Amino acid sequence: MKRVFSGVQPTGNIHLGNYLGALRQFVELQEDNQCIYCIVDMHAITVPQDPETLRKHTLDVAALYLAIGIDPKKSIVFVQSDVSGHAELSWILTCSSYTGELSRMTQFKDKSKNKESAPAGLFTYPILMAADILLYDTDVVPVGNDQKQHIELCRDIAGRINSRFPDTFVMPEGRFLKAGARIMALDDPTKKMSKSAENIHSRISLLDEPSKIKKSIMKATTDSEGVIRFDAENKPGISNLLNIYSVLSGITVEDLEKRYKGSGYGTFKKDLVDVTVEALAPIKARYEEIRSSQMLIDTLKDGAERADAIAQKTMTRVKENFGLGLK
Ligand code: AQP
Repeated sequence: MKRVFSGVQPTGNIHLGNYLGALRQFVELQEDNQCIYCIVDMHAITVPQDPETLRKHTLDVAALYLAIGIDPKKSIVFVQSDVSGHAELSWILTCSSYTGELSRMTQFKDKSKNKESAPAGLFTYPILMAADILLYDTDVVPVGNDQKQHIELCRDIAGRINSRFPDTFVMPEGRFLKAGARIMALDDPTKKMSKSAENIHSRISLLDEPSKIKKSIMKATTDSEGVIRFDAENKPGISNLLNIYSVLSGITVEDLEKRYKGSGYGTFKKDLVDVTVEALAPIKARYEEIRSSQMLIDTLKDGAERADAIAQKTMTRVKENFGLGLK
């Protein structure tokens, strides 16, 4: 069995990008692998968070994990800050990382753009992500393709440490989906869909009401050509909507192009609203039930204990190799 690890930041409600790019894989992978899924609240504080809202979002994301089909009997589900090994290993990895490689990370460049100064945590974010992955001897990391660069950095750091201290870390591989690996913002299809973007109509959250889904899709930016055709470079808006439609419905983009030949964007968008509302309705119903249950808290407590037991074994090995602490 391979070990799978991934996480989501509790920075707002999970949107279609998170779901289609990453979380969809979480469910299918738990059938044949040992999966560990985390709510990465320590990543969330790389930008200022209101404490009460952060705690609420942490439970919201955990409930959504279970609502989309992650089964706590098969997978470990827990909150990152409940396992101290993440912070501990992160420091050790920081000492084997370079400012040059961190400053090449596009996510850091995007998030610090136009700011006079950025929190150091935003700069070292990919190191904490590497610690999350390496702490569990992870083989496979299912993520959206915006995380490719961070996975590469994680592999570089692990390789560097392994060449000094052999077999310290398992070398992880990213797992990226072909369709849906990068869902773009509805209002600006040149940017990725994001939880923290200001315009709520730039994204569809898994818990959005049908009326909000309708408004966001009908407002989505397209082009003036009026032809439903996939061309990500020249027609990013309609291509993004085709992509979303295809993944949610299981109909290929080619078949959708044929089906909507001669139709206008309005007809296509109305159908996409129906497909989206239908796909999200069962998730929303399960979420409401789980979010208010004691089972959610019990699952996270149990998950943290199980995760911590694995993390402690790794930390013992790492500290021994680095000569840290008493023998
Ligand atoms: N637009 C996207 N398309 C496909 N996959 C995506 N992911 C994020 N956005 C898209 C994938 O979702 C997983 C969880 O992401 P995250 O919450 O850890 O952080 P993020 O990538 O920074 O996501 P957001 O929504 O943009 O959050 P904020 O706005 O808080 O920064 C990851 O696997 C990611 O690849």
